[in-house]
Amino acid sequence: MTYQGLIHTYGHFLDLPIHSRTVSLLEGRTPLIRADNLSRHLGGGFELFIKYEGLNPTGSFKDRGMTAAVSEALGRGATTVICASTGNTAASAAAYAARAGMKSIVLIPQGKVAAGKLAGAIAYGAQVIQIDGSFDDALTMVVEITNKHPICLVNSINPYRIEGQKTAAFEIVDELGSAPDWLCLPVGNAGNITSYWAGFKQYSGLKSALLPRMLGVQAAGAAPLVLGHAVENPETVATAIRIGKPARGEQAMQAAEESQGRIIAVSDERILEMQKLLAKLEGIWVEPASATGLAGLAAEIESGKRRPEALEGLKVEGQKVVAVCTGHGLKDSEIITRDMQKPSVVPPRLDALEEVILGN
Ligand code: AN7
Repeated sequence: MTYQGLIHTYGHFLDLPIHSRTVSLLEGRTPLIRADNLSRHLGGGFELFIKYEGLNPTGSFKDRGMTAAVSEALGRGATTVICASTGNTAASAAAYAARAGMKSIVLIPQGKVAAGKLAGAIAYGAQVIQIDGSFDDALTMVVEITNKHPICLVNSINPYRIEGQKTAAFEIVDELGSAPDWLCLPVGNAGNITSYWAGFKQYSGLKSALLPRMLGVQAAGAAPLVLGHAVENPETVATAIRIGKPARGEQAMQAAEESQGRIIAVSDERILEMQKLLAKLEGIWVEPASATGLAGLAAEIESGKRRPEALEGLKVEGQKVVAVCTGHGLKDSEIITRDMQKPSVVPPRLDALEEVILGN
């Protein structure tokens, strides 16, 4: 049978009101790719899989939650959706609203959204408003305006976003036949880690043997959950997770604690290094934020080797690890092109080409 999207596939596991009217772009069913080259590079001895969420219709995992949130909004007669966004939520909200025949308004932090995301939001017809402030300021504003006006909030504060995003956990369990030992993923506003944990718990029927340990990873310059307090001026090259006051921070901490996992931070340098490594070793190009989970995994494995006697660090030998890569590299191509060497220019002659390739 042809694939009909997440609500069709997993709707019976999702707590969506009966008034919902499905709006789908056939999101989900993203590949779980074995990454043996990268696993070997990290020391080997464990199975590593990439859940490649950048292959969703608008290029990020946000489409999973958005199909649910917009379906609910449409079904109850809402005509306008709004969100604050570091970019991916904006593009996703705009696309699903377009498909539903609704208006979308997106608030983004000025100058801090990757070009591919902004272009998406505009292409899908959103009203794009830049805020002279941070994502956190924008989120406060959309909460305020939706309390006052009949506009539907589609940030992950909206419970249907979480319902939809649980499906990623279902897909992983369906494909592996069980949960992995570890799930590592980036953490920004903390909706995704909340969703995965809820999804794994629900799907495993609360059998602890089937639950993964969660490794949530923040960027060091935007790591409120590691520091234990809000960050007023978050800064990171991974603009998607440039968030100082995560809306679902408490739930993220709870997911880490309940799963006997942890939330850690990694430097921008490590994030960019992992982004390149993943592309070069596996042919998987993700945006910087999406390499953050893997960068955290690498850092933990290293520290486990450095101090094997200590409890810190991660011992992955013989284990199954899934890394969630949340968004596509094409969203933020500037990160790569800004400091690349320009490709060499050659006259249209065979001898010139030979000289460049063979060096003679
Ligand atoms: C690629 O689009 O917050 O911890 O406004 O785009 O669930 O917030 C994006 C977040 C990870 C973090 N990876 O997920 C937004 C936004 C990518 C992202 C995250 C985001 P959450």
